[in-house]
Amino acid sequence: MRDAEPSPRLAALLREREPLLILTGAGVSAESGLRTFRGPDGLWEGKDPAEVATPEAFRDDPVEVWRFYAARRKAAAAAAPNAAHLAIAAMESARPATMVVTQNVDGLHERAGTKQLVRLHGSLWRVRCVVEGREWEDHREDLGSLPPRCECGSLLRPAVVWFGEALPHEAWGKAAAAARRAPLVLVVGTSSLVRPAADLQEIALRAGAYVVEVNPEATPFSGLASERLAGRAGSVLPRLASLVRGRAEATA
Ligand code: BJW
Repeated sequence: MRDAEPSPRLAALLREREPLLILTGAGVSAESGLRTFRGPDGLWEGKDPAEVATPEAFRDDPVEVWRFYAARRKAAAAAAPNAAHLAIAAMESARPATMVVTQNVDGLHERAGTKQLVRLHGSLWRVRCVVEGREWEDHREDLGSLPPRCECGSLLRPAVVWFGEALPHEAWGKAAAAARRAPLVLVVGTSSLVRPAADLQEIALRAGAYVVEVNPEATPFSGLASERLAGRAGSVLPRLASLVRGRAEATA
């Protein structure tokens, strides 16, 4: 597939307008070898997401749910940030007011060097005690016998957001505020099916932003986007970063 070229209007906005807001989903990590959620090759392989990513599934079979997350941790640990993650970090370096809001839990934006990161759906690398509610970082490669337990004896769960659960309050507040004020928003590698994350691009549009979708496939948001770049994040984002850097170099 030949990736779409950014329009002259987008090139000008990338040079001139800030803060830039970048919303990312699983597609941004696809070129790192991590499977996206939906579709024939997706992580859920045609299964009802409610069988995997819900508090009810965890209550009914914590071992099975932990097997799924242990495999995801292993895959994410073995993966490296790709050209899209690196381009996003480069845009932030060139324009420090940039904010990245991700639905991903894999840690690849952090490893690429992104600093202003809001995680809407938690992290694979954090666990929470289901009784005490305490949450902490846990990067163990081997979780021991599943399910892992807190020192208080209760079950630990992955600190991610499952269907029917509220998003972290502070993360949502920051993301929604950024969507209301950013003049330019890039929506990269998300099917735009999951709410409230998918509401952010619509909040931005209503506030007058120019909202660009980067995705090889059409989504329910495609018809609303101000511009659509039909291509893979790993080739489109470096091109956009070079336009941002062009401006940073010109003003240095
Ligand atoms: C590429 C590419 C390449 C491939 N380059 N692109 C309104 C209407 C209807 C329903 C709801 C509603 N509001 C809320 C709901 C319910 C529900 C929901 O949205 N359901 C819909 C599915 C119908 N939402 C919730 O339940 C949310 N909570 C909530 O609303 O709480 C309310 C509440 C308030 C107060 C108190 C209590 C409750 C929570 C949603 C949590 C989602 N969690 C998951 C799992 C996280 C943990 C984990 O990772 O396991 O988040 S589900 C899963 O989907 C994961 C993802 O972050 C999320 C989004 O997926 P994403 O990133 O878009 O991936 P894909 O696979 O769908 O798409 C990949 C895209 O990449 C594709 O388009 C490809 O084409 C593209 N691509 N290669 C660029 N190289």
